[in-house]
Amino acid sequence: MKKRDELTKDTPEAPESGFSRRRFMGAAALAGVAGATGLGATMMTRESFAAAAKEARNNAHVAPGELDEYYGFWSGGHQGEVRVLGVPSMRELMRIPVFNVDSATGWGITNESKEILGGDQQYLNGDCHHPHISMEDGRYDGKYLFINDKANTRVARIRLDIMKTDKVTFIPNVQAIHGLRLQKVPRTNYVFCNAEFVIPQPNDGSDYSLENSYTMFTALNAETMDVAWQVIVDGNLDNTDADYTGKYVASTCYNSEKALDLAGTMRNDRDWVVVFNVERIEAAIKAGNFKTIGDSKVPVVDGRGESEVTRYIPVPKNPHGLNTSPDGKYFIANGKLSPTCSVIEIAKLDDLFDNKIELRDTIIAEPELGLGPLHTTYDGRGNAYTTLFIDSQVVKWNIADAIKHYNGEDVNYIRQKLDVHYQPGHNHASLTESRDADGKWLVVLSKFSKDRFLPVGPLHPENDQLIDISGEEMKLVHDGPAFAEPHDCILVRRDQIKTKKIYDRGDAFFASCREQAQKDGVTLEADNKVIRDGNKVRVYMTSVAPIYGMLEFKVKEGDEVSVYVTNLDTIEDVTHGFCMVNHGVSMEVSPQQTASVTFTAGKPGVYWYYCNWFCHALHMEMGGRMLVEKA
Ligand code: RUQ
Ligand code: CUA
Ligand code: CA
Repeated sequence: MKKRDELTKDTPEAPESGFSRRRFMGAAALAGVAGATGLGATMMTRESFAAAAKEARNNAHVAPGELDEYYGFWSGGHQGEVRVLGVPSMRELMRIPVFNVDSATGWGITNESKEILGGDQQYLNGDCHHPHISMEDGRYDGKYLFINDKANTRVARIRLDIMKTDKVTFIPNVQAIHGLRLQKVPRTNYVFCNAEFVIPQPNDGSDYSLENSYTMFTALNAETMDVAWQVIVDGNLDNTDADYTGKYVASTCYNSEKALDLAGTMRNDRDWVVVFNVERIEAAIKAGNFKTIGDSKVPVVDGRGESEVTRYIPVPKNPHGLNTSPDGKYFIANGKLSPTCSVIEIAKLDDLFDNKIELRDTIIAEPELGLGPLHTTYDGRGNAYTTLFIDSQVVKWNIADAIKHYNGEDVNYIRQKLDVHYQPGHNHASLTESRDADGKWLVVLSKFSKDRFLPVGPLHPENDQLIDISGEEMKLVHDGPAFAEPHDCILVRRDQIKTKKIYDRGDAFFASCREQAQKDGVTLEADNKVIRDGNKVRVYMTSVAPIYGMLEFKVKEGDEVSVYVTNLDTIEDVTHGFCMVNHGVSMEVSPQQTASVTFTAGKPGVYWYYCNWFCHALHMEMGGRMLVEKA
């Protein structure tokens, strides 16, 4: 078996891929990115384009009062949140704060949110890229959505029944979680997380050398959100996806060179896709073949070099996206600096791990698609749709034909190239990450909007475009400006998610409020009481539109004041708020929810509190006073 290193080194030609070096993208071509425009789009006459666009628009139109067919969950990038859109209308329905602080709901301000954010609440920012929904046998189960925080090495989970973040885990031993995907089969037991940057191990200032620097692949237990295990890898880790057997996960690596500079990361003709064998990793841990690092208890398996738990399949240089086809047959790695995608046949991986075939034998096609392939998505009818960042296009291509072409048959695998506006990163077809891929809609997340919208100063919105892919031809139907930065999104059929209209009084989201109330002998649903406990004061009050159960309470300057508000309204949509003037305190209290917030009472005097969520004709009148006395 040929060693991986022989296959990635700076060879004059990469014979098995059929591409010579000069066909790979160099730095010079990348420098021209901003000015690049699409060339190869399908030619249509003005009339036929107008007719096609009209028909597509009709399909996308969701009239007032009608409901969308899909939920779309959009990553909010370095804005740190998740956004919920209806598709095909592309109307924003909700924002779910995750790693950010949210003034309206009090995320990052309330005790409940601080508890979930844990010790990591020292960070007020996050950088979300990849939202993914939990699965049962390769189909969305509608329970959870998971998302990474590249900025502060965290992963969060959102409960989809209430659309609130309910767990945040800080990942030890690594830096910058980027690629994130879920185990699809038999169900989402693991959340797989790629840490992008290599760091010294241990990273305690005792050593800054590259020799002792590496990164790791992390698996979280999806239910507990504890770290289950980590695997040390060669190179770095970019994007990832899992298969439909539950056994394999694959990740792209663009920095096999472990370089610290741009030119260095492009030195090798090939980097690789590293494939993880989940069964073997679990067996290694069972057999005690692991170590721990520093004070972390996480079992760490060494997956470097000729390890039994990994295989490094060479692919053209600096690959980016990694996407499993919904028929479960292929991992497709997107070339980025190479105009190609590499199609890995998953059925060959057993033989690869048993050393019966060579690394490159798993590649069964490497179609040339255009400049800057970043991500690929699928319609469930055998076609793939790949974003071409530099060409500003989406290319539709047929996987079976690409395989035939790789085997020497004279077939054209390109079906269509469509201009998008501009420089697309991710794209996502409806239900594409599941067995139910239905090939109706394609969302393309364009990084640049340039001239598509009214100018708003030097900082531009991005442009999320909706494309109808239900027919033979892709048709662009909608431009949607979006604030920083929807890296990725996921579409789910609306019947696949069941949301609550009002909270259950027993909901775990505010279990800690109930625990404290029990200790204080307070019944949240009935009592309006002030409990003093040294310089700690707990104020329990109810709310029913449009009044709080307590119009006044007294505390002393410097007291640590906790206010617990229980919304007794049972009517859908009657959310109250609690805002304490001049104390930086604001929160949402939805029907049947209890929410709490803790603050330090300011200088002696009167401070009004008021309801800041419009709840009633007399909403303005819903308020009360905190009287602060001299300490
Ligand atoms: S990555 S634009 Cu952060 Cu998903 Cu590819
Ligand atoms: Cu209660 Cu506004
Ligand atoms: Ca590289």
